[in-house]
Amino acid sequence: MTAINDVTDLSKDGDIAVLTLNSPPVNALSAAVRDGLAEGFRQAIADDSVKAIVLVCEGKTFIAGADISEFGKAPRGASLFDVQNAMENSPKPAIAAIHGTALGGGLEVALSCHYRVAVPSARCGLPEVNIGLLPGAGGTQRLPRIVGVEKALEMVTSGQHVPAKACLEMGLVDEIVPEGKLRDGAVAFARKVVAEKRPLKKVRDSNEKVEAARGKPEIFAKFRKDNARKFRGFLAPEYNIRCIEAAVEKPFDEGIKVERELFRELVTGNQSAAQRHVFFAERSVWKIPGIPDDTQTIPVNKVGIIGAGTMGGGIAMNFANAGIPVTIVEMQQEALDRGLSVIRKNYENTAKRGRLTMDDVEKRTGLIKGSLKLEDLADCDLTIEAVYENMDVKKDIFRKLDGIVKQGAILATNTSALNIDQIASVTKRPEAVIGLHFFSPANVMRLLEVVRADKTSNAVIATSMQIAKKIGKIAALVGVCPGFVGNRILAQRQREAQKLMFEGAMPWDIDRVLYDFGFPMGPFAMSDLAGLDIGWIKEKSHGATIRDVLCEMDRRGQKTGAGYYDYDENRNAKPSPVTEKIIKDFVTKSGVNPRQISDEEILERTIYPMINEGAKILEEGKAIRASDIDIVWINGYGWPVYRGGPMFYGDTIGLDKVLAKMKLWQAQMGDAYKPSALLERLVAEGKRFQDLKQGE
Ligand code: T1G
Repeated sequence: MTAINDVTDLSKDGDIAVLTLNSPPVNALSAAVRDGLAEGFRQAIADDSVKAIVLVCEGKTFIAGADISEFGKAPRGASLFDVQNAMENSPKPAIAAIHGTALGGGLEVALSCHYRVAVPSARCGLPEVNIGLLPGAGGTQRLPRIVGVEKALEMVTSGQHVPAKACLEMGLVDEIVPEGKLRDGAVAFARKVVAEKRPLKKVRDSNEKVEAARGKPEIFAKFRKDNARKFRGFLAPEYNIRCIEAAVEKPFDEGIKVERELFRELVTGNQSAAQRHVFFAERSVWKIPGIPDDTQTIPVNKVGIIGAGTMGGGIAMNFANAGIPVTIVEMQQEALDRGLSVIRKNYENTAKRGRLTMDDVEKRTGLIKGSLKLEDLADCDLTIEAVYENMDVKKDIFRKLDGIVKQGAILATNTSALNIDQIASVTKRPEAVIGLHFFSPANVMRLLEVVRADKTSNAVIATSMQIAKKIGKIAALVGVCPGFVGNRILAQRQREAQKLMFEGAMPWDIDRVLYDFGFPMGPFAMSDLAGLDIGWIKEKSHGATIRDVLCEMDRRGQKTGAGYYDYDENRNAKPSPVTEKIIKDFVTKSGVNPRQISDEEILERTIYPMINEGAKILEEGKAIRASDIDIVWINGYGWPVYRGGPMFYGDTIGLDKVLAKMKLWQAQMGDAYKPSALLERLVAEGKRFQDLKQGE
C-alpha cells in the first residue's frame, strides 16, 4: 500500500488498484482529498499491472460532498473538474464503491466513474439546493442522462437521498454488493468488468434520455407550476431547473458552461451564504459549553404529561412517535376523553394522507394512556406540565409532582413565558426542573426551546437536549426571561406592527411586506388564523383596542369569516373596508395624523428591533450564540432560511445600518428603541454577530 497523502492511499488487490479515502467525518472533497484523488488516479493509470481502479472510502460514508467550510475561501489544491476528467478519461475502468451517503460532489465524482456499486444501506443524492446551490461538478448534466429529466428535476430540487435499491432501478448504480463487504464486492465487480471487456461507460455520452425531453417545454412548465409555492423566494431551485433544461437543449460541454455560470452566481450570493450558515448553525446548536457530549444522562423510558389540551396532546404524540410510552393526566374525564380522541383523529388523518398505516396508528395510540390521577406519574422518568398559563396553577402542580414522582426524574414545564425559577422554587428538587417549550402544533413544529433555570443540573439539560433529538426536534438551550428567546423577539415585531397601523399603515400592507420578505404569512393574517379572541374576555371588552372592537363585532378571525381581513367561503383573505374604517376612526381619535408609510420603513421597523432584541438576549446570556437565535426563528416562526435568521440577516445588511435606525427611532419614539450595548460595541469594532465567540 502506498500513502498518496494524509487522507488517501493506493493499494492493489491483484491487478485491481484500490484508491482509499479516509478524511473524517464525511470524506468531504477538501483540497487534500482532491489532491489525493488526482495523484492516486495518475499513479494507478501509469501502473501497467493495473487493469481497473476502485475508489472506496473509510469511515461512515462515501464522499458526502464538497467541503462546505471551504466555500468563500481562496481555492487550493487540484480542481474537482480535473479530478473528474482524469476519472472519466481513464483508459482503465474506474469503479466507485458507495456506502453511507454519496452526496453532492461525492455523487458527481461517482458519476464521473464508468461504474458504480453500492451496499444496500447506501443512499445517493444531490442536496446542494439545501445550501442554496446546485450540483456544480456536472451533476445537473450527468444525472438526467441516467435517471431521466423528471426524476432529475425531483432529485436536484428536493435534495432527497435515494436508497441504493432505487438507485439500481434508475441506473444510478450498476450493482448492489453485500452489506459490509463493499471493498471485496467492488473488486470482484471490477474483475468482472475487465474479464467481460465491458466498455468504459461515460455518462456524458449517454444522450437518449435528455434527447427524449427535447422540444417538450411543458415538462419544465408543469414542474415549475407544481412547485411554485414551495420554491417561493428561493433562487437555487429555479437555477437547478435551468441547468436541467440546458442538459436537454444543449450539448454536454455547453450545458456544463451554463451549470458553472449559475453555480458561480449562487455560491457568491446572499442566499447560499445564509443557507450554509444555517447548515452549520443546525449542528452547533446542540453544543453546550460546560456540558460535554459524554455528560451522564437520565434514561427516559416513560413520560408523563399533565394536561390533555392542544399542547399536551401534541407533546404526547412526539413521544409516542418515538416509541416512548406516555401517561397523560387530566382533571376531568370529559377533558381527558376529548384529548385522547383528538390525538387519535390526528393520527387517523395522517394515515388518510398515506403517511402512516393504521397499524402505526394503533401502535402509537396504544402507547398513550389516559389517567385522572397525578399518582400514575410516579414512575415517569420525565413529566411535562402543559396546563394553561397561570403561575399559581403551575406551582400547585409542581408541589404535587414533587411529592409523587420518583427521585431522579425530570420535572419539565411547557410554559411559553412564565418564570421557571419561580416554578422550581416550590419543589425540593430545583435541579430537576427545566422548561421544554414546544411550539404549536407541538407534534408538527420542529423547534423546542429548552429553558435552563438557575438551578437546573447539567444531567437534566443534557438529557433534555438528547430527548429532543430523539423525538426529532431541533432544540435551542435558552435562559429564563420574559418570552425566552423566540417570543421575546416576536413581541418586538408585534409591537411595531400595531404601532405602524396607528401611524397610517394598513394590516394588509404590513402583512404583504413581511410575506414578500419570506415569512409564510404576516402578523395580522397569523392573528386571524389563530383567532383574535385568544385571551379576549367578552364581559370586560369595551372597545379599548382595535382587536376588542373586532371581537365585539364577532370578527374573531378566519373561524368567523372575518377578522382583520374578510374571508370568502374558501377562507381566501381580502382587505376589509370595515377594518379599514375601524382603524381610521382609532387613528383619528388618537389625534395622530396618518401618513403614507413605505414598504422599506415597514420592513425596517418590524425587523430591526428584532435584531436589536437578539443582541440584548446575547448580552444577557439568554442564548449561547447568535446562530442559536437564528435557529429559533427559522424553525419556530418561519423566518426564511435563505435569509439565515434575524442575526445573520443583521450581519448581511450591516449592523451599522441597524444601529443608525435604532438610534433615530430612539430619538423620535423613546427608549423602546434603545440600541443594545452589544450592537453598539460590534459596530464600533467593525464586527458582526458571526465574529462573536460563543458565550462572548
Ligand atoms: N462539508 C463540510 N463539513 C461537513 C459536510 C460537508 N459537505 N457534511 C457534513 N459535515 C460535517 C458537519 O458539519 C459535522 O461537523 C460533521 O460533518 C457530521 O455531520 C461541488 C458544491 C453527510 C448526511 O450538502 O447532509 O458538494 O459538527 O452531524 O447526521 O456540486 O452531514 O461534527 O463539527 O450532519 O451523520 C453537498 C451535507 C455539499 C451534504 C451526515 N453535500 N452533509 O449526517 O452527520 S456542496 C451536502 C449532510 C457540493 C458540489 C457541491 C450530513 C450527512 P461537526 P452531521 P450526520
